[in-house]
Amino acid sequence: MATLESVCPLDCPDLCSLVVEVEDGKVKRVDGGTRTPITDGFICGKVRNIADHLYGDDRVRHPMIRVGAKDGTIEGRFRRATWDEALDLIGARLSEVRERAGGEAILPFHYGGSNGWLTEGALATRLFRRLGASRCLRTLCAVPSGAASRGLYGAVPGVALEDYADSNLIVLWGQNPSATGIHLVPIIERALDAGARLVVVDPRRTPLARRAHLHLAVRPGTDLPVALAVIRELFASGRADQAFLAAHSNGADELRRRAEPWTIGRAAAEAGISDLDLGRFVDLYAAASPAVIRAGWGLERNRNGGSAVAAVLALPTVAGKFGVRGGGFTMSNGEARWGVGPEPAIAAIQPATRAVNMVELGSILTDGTPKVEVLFVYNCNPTQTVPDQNRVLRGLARHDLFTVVHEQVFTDTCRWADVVLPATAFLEHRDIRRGYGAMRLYDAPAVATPPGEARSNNQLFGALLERLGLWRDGDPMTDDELARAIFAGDAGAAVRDQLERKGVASPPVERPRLFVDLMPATSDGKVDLIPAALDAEARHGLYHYAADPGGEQHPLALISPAIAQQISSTFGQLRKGEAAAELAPDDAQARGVADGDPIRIWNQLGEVVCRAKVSPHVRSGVVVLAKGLWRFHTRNGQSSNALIPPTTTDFAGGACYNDARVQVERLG
Ligand SMILES: Nc1nc2c(c(=O)[nH]1)N[C@H]1C(S)=C(S)[C@@H](COP(=O)(O)OP(=O)(O)OC[C@H]3O[C@@H](n4cnc5c(=O)[nH]c(N)nc54)[C@H](O)[C@@H]3O)O[C@H]1N2
Ligand SMILES: Nc1nc2c(c(=O)[nH]1)N[C@H]1C(S)=C(S)[C@@H](COP(=O)(O)OP(=O)(O)OC[C@H]3O[C@@H](n4cnc5c(=O)[nH]c(N)nc54)[C@H](O)[C@@H]3O)O[C@H]1N2
Ligand code: SF4
Ligand SMILES: [Mo]
Repeated sequence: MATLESVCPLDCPDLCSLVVEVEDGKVKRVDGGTRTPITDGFICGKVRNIADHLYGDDRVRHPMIRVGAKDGTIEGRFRRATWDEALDLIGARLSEVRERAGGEAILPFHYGGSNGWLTEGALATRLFRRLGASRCLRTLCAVPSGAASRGLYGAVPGVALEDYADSNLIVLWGQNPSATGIHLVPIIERALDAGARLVVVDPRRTPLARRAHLHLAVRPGTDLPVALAVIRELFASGRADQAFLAAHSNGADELRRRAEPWTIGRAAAEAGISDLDLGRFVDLYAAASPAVIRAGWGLERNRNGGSAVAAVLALPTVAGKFGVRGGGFTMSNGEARWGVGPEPAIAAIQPATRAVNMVELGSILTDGTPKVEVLFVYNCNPTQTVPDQNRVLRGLARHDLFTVVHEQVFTDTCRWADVVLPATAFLEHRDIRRGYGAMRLYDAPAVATPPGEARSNNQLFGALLERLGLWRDGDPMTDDELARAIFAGDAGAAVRDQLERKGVASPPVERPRLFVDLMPATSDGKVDLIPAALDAEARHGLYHYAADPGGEQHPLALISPAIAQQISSTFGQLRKGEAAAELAPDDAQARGVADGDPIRIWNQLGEVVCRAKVSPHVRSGVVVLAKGLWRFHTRNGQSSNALIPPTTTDFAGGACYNDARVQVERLG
């Protein structure tokens, strides 16, 4: 038995350091390490039980080639193949399609939220760039948030999660760390013990909302008017920090003008909350220091998402909350100014080929021109995570589409593949990953032997580069060579040096205080409250509010938040049992629905049949169905994405998961 150190690269802000016990190349036990301070020796159940994922029945162990009809069933549809045979088949198809139809008929489809710089990008990106394939715009998550925070502040990290212990007021805005980043919870608890106040803005009464001093249970998609009303009130009541605004921002007058229509009363009515509560929030926020806003990803996933994030992130500037430890905001801490990135490892220039928004996969597969003939899926499970599920499935069912899926476990997407290839998981391959909550960067080694014939992304795409003659002299190919390319240069050398000495790297400024340790990374070092590029890109201009898309036929807003036991759809195969959709008591009663009843949730795009759970923790007008469900979790095989339109956010092309509007009825 060997005890080894590694890291959890899953799509989670915490980037835990891990201690792994390994016997004969097999993972026996995993627990938290201490190299990431916030890990503090504990980790979530998902990763403590990672052996069930690595060695379970659903693990893909060998390449498989389709022999039967493309109908979404498994029995008798695949046969085992060798890697050579599978690679020959894929290589021949890629060459033939590229020659006959052009590179853009090939679509790589990958998200890679759980992957670092070796397993997302690197050789895969090099291969598809050299093939001249269509580009996949990675819009499933975080693009409006990233564009908004970079627009206002430039690429800077926010308040370190450790520093929340020093805050007097913590605002969780569209974030649920009890499920999605558990190491923030004890830090918030420490702050509460020391007398801090907690405000939660969330349509659901999340575990922390239950402990909050104030819970604003807003209707989904209404954060923009709420934040604008706070801004308006801060100005109107003389509580905006005029000196700070004058010294450190541009656009304050215009922001004030755009916020003007949103009185407390009007915004509260739109959001379905009380005027009094919204007024109390302004009072709490204006008075407290240090005050920190933890912006989550729940508020970006709607038609107003980009402007909503921008308005929320403008608050600490308007109220002058920077300059103290524990004051300001946190969106993503991935922008910690490492001075290194994956591009040098890719070593190929992106040609100006067709860009495909992931949200629009369904229409691209069914109607796109040029027609997609090869779909290559890796680091992604699109049948379960992409909007307009039924159209995606119609596209995948096309007999003239050749689909390759490189996967760890036999996901629902694999059911539609022509070739399924076995992929390694973290702990079985090396990866370089920087945190987007914890400000750390790791070179995480492989500590276990992959089961069966699983190969890493770089092994797969390296083999294809060679087979297709797209390999060039001097290309970095092995993980060592790719890492050397990433860490070439002075900033890289400093990071590599830390990794070699301590096994983990910290950014140049640790626990930065904006305006003290670093300034906004905008062109003039000021906060840009109306970034011109976003204002031009936003559908009706920045901070324009688009009203609720619901109506009489589909009056309820469906939201699909993250759950503790999965990461998006990852680990869903281990969660047996039927899903339940949560309804507010009044909505349930109006439809004669009791706890446990079978229900149908539907709109013009699809329907989900599952159990109902009547919950006092959901606000009225809202239905909650977890994100990332697998086909077997519902009675009819459809999940939340069957009800979600393939529309995009006001800017940056992000997904609008929370714009699904539905009706519900009791069955039987
Ligand atoms: N266990 C676990 N951890 C995860 C993940 C996971 O699936 N499981 N996913 C990872 C990924 S990919 C991401 S992006 C992050 C996401 O991390 P979070 O941002 O915490 O995740 P969500 O659950 O998407 O949304 C957060 C909250 O927003 C609320 N919400 C929904 N609509 C609105 C709205 O319009 N306004 C407001 N104010 N709130 C709204 C939801 O009720 C939810 O409680 O978590 C990461 N961590
Ligand atoms: N309805 C609804 N849908 C959503 C959301 C929502 O809020 N509501 N949220 C969205 C969010 S926040 C996100 S981030 C996306 C995530 O969407 P996806 O990127 O599809 O995420 P996962 O479901 O985790 O699927 C990732 C897959 O990649 C595989 N994988 C992991 N590592 C490797 C590797 O090294 N090589 C290969 N070949 N495969 C690997 C895993 O086994 C897993 O099946 O989902 C989005 N979908
Ligand atoms: S998923 Fe998050 S909490 Fe769990 S081990 Fe990984 S980084 Fe830590
Ligand atoms: Mo995400």
